[in-house]
Amino acid sequence: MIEVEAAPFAFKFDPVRTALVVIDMQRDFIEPGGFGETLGNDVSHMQRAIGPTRKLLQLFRERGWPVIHTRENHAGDLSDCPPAKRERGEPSLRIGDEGPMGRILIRGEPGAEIVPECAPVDGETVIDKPGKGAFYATSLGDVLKTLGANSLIFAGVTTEVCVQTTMREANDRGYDCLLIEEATESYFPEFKAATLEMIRAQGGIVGWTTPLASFETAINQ
Ligand code: C5J
Repeated sequence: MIEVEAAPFAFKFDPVRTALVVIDMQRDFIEPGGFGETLGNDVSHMQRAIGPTRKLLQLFRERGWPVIHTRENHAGDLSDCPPAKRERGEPSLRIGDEGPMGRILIRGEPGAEIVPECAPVDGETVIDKPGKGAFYATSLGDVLKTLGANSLIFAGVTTEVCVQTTMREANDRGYDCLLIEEATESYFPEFKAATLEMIRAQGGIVGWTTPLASFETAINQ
């Protein structure tokens, strides 16, 4: 077992029963001209998560530990996009509209790809998901069962939407979940801070959080 200094208390995991889950590190959320910006967000905050997520990927890859990437996206005919999701609010472009990086949040379009720094490599699982949570309408649960995982390390964007939703789904399914603090970002710094607090409140009601350095120290011991 590996023991990581974390909050609210030490996180213990068996590396042969653990996977890294990197949520939605897509150009549509991180770069100007994508889905995130169409919703009126300042996407510059997102850049901060790239370096730490890349480092985390490297740590897992060096050890041959499993890596799963998710991408929030929709079919070109929008058959998996509920009208409520597409029609909500007053975005500058809606899901499926043509933007500077192709059609917004559509599978296969440049904007829906993972940023090159965090791109999947051969052998890694990529889960396309129509919702915020990565378990909804995907094979993630089956993939994790096949791996025999009982602990998940989380990274990705955005902290309070797809990362938190997926952590909550995983927690309800019995997984111990650890979020790496610098490897996640929100368009709203205060939402990131609140989400980290919420996750580890009440004795870790959703899971644990830790700085990347603490995770790295623990796995190098
Ligand atoms: C959002 C996500 N924020 N990946 N998606 O709509 O968090």
